[in-house]
Amino acid sequence: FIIKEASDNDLDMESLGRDLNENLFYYLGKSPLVATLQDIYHAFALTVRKRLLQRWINTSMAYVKQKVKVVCYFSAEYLPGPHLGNNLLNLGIFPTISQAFARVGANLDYFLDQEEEPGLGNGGLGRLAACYLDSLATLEIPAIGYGLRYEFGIFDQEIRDGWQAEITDKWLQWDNPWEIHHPEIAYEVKLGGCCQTHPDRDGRLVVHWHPERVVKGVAYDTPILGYNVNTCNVLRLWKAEAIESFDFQAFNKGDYYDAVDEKLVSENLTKVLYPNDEPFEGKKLRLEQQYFLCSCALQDMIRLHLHFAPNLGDFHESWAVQLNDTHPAISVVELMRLLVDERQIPWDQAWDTTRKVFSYTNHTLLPEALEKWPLPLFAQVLPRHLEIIFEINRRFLDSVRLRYPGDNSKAARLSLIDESGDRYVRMAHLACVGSHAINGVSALHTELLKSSTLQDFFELWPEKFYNITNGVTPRRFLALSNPRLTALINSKIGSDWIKDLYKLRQLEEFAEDPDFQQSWREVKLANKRQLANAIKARTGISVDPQSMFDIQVKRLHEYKRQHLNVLHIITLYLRLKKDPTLEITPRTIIFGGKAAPGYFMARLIIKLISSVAEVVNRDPDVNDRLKVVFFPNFNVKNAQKIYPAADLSQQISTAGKEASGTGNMKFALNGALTIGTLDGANVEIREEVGPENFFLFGHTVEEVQYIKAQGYNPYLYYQSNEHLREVIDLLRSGFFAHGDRDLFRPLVESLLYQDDYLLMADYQSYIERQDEAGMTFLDKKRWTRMSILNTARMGKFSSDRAIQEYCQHIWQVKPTFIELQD
Ligand code: 26M
Repeated sequence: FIIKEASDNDLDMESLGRDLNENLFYYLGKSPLVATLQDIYHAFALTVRKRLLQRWINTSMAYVKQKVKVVCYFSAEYLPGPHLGNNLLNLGIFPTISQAFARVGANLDYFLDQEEEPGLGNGGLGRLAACYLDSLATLEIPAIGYGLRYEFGIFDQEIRDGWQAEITDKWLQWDNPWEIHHPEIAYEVKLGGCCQTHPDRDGRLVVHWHPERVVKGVAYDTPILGYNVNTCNVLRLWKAEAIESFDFQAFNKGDYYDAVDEKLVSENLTKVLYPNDEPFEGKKLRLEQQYFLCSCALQDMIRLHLHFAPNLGDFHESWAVQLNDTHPAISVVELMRLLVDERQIPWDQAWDTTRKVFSYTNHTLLPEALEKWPLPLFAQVLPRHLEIIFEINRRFLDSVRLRYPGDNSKAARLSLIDESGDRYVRMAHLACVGSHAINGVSALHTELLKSSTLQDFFELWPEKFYNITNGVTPRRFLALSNPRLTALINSKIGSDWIKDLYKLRQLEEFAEDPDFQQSWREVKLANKRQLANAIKARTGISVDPQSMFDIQVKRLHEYKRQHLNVLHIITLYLRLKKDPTLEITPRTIIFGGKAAPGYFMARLIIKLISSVAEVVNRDPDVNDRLKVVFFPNFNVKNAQKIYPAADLSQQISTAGKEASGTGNMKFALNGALTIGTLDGANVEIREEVGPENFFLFGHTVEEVQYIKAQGYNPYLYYQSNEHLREVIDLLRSGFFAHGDRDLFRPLVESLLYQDDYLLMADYQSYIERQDEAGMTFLDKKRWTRMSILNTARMGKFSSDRAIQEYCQHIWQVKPTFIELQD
């Protein structure tokens, strides 16, 4: 039979137009006369998907023929953002399509806007996974992203009376044109029950796991095309379904309702994404989700492997698995089980393979965020895996005792089981022991991992530790989201930077060029106008595009200190109240971000922002020189409107708490200046752009440690700093709460008497640097120069650089060129 392959002319306007009409007619059953925006979006998406599928078939056939090593990214979360625009960009047809729409009087943006994004993640970690898939394809690296197809992704956020309300994310309700359902690619996953050991025919002991239930994982594939290449990889997401036999069993007993019930219980597994990131919460269903992902993915890899190889002896030469945090760490044990129990491979050989296959990325230092499962819960869900963990641990601790004779506390600290009180399985320890490489996500984070969180492992295996500073894709976060800046940059240095971000350095020579500066400012202003319109439409608030857009968008967390930003707003407000004629730099302070539904303080901070906004925005004394906006429902789609419009990027976490941050990179790439602490990747951003182009404030990690060791007393800062005292007193008085002194009491008390995140200690230096940023903004030439230099020096923060480092140091994989065949 004949496979229809991709060819150069599948991107003609003629062929695209023909397919679009056909899809509208034959897939959606609509004539162009009655088609809605949604219909046309859908027909167009199918048209584009066809081009991707052709490239993907070419790609997968080349991988098979050349027996390449494949990277498997294991992640419980992905935040890819809308696909259509990105695929048009990567196919190289965005401009022609946009013009074609314009010629018939239509605006492509309206159609792109129809797409509902897959919100299959919480924040940074899920978005990083998506950036890495983009870079893997662009760098022509054979790769599969494995994840979960949650029916309901991260909730949509609405703000009601200043509070966050959560709305179910029904992203699949209008059908998803980007995925291919593969009912034939399905695996059974066992859960619960008990294990029995008995001898086989040759007298060898074999373990039999009698599960309490079995669910089926079905594959849904989304093609991931690289930029300007023919490589098309895949994101394979698993959906849980009931296995057929359950239907039959119940049906035979005539128990129809039980059969349906069984179906519902099974499908529950991938029903919803847990919307909390940190701290860790040990929910049974979450553990089942994690295991389900790992088991499906590993069974899939083994099936693919045995399709082309006689046995699993060289498995590690064909596959590299990256664990995106510990969420998929149970796969270390699952691979051991599949090799030892199901394929009778000797333990030592299986263990050798396992360690060569896996590597582990840590994304957090917060001790309360580290995953640890209570032993009884673990035993209930994964009885066989617990036995295997005990055996891994027994062997591991034997080697530890040989290395550190007599040091029992060392062994207790390294153990996979926390036995200091109630017993827990420590997933980070499992990931370290089961991997050949462990990496942090910024230079500072990696150093802190080595000296604190994973110190004992670093002493044991220093050679396993790497730093790979995060990166972001310049395709989505500049070329796609900021077309004006892209056009301006291209007019000076061409477009090679899209694939080699270090090329942006060529912009340095125009940093002081008055015409270029003028154009640079015009681009920013146009982007700010666009955001101002969106703000007006979504919140009703009018903001002045000439004012400084000072933005903090990220998940709400006390360590990220959105409330420190609020203390600054109240400081400015008090200054204006005292002297309404005061000359200040007009500012629009914009917030965005979701709070975990059960995180009381984070929700209260949203209410605080809204309440301060309400007072400030309508106070005639302020006279529009200060505006505060909470932009609802921060997600990838909204992010693409927000980063290009920023003047100032707020990256103000307590030093030592933010592993890397990636929003910091997206802002700077779009020419925003940063006000930030020496935390996460801020440190490296400042190094790259130059300290003179970065507004630094706050205590360092060492100072934070020292202050805490001395017995930190936040109240002393309240007593000794008059301005801070006025801010706190105003907040306490109920001024922002219609006189209610109780509403923000938990926040105020936490600041005065607890202040784990040192807001009080960092307040003064934050205010001083904000003042400096405000003054600098008035010097248009200086600010523009700094802005250009920020963009020009962001080369390091491309996810392409990060992926190249993973390829070279951790995965040992090389590109595979994919030809386009006629
Ligand atoms: C865990 C258990 C149960 C339910 C949810 C979770 C969970 C989900 C997401 C825990 C953590 C999650 O994400 C953490 C995260 O996003 N970390 C961020 O990772 C980024 C990419 O490396 C870094 O840039 C950020 O600094 C880091 O906070």
